[in-house]
Amino acid sequence: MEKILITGASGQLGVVLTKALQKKYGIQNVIASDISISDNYDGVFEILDATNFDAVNYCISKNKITQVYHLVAILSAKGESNPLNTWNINMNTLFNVFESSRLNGVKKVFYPSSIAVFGEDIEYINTPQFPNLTPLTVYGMSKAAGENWANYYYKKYGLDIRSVRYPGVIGYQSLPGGGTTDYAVSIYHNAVKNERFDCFLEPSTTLPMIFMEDAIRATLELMAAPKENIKVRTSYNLSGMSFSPMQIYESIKKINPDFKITYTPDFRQEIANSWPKSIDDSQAREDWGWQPKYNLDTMSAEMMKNLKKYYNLVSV
Ligand code: AKB
Repeated sequence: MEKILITGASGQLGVVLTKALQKKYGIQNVIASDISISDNYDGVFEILDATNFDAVNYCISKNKITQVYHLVAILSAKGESNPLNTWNINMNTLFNVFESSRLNGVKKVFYPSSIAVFGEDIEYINTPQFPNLTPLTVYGMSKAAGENWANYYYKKYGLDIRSVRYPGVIGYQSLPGGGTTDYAVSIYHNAVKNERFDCFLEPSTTLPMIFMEDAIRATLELMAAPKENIKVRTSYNLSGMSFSPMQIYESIKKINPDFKITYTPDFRQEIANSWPKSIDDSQAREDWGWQPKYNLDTMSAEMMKNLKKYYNLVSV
């Protein structure tokens, strides 16, 4: 019987991953944790400050946890306002989770990395699995270091840590906070309300993105894959789709022809310029059969449909 702990469960991915894990393992076997609980939470929730080693260790040992999904992190844009604090939070929570997982015999750990690990000296198109990692942000540096710690814990202690480098994740179920790819979620909220959207990136800034359903499925498939198939112990490149603000705008206009966009690039432009435009994820496809299902237009249709329901804008 599996007992699951999710740290950072109230975040954009955490909210949706928690539900998917509850469905897979049973609501009583999934403990969602964070420093605060979201309203109307359904399931087992513990207030847990993952920067506190004793609290993490106690939670894992008391609940006989077998799998941890460690989602706590300060993201790329927000992280730049206080670099040392971002490093401390991202790294300390990682050490607390890896170390208490090792001490308590946890079977598997999921550690999300990001396209933010890539930096200015990469091939921007089809960025390969193993280029030099020279990230521009503290978030990216912490993820690149975390990938190496994941590999270290696997090689040294046999802790089965698995990881993907998420592109920007886009979903209707929750809001992102503090990322450079966040515009691609906010734009749909404005579009369904028919409010003009002011984009903080330039129209032609192409970035790798993934629809939430694909991101969750990738996570579950990676974690379910036989151990011997997992050849990359740092983190797998993962691709969903790639598009620019101009292209997402055109895709939304097919559904809402009146929608308007303006562009006011800010400090996030420089971060976006250092990231890949597209990702070579052939290793993930080979090792554990990864295949994305959504493209830009099918994602736009789902986003608009579900956000209309959310805002009660469905015409009858
Ligand atoms: C961010 O924009 O910081 C995140 C990410 C790509 O990891 N969404």
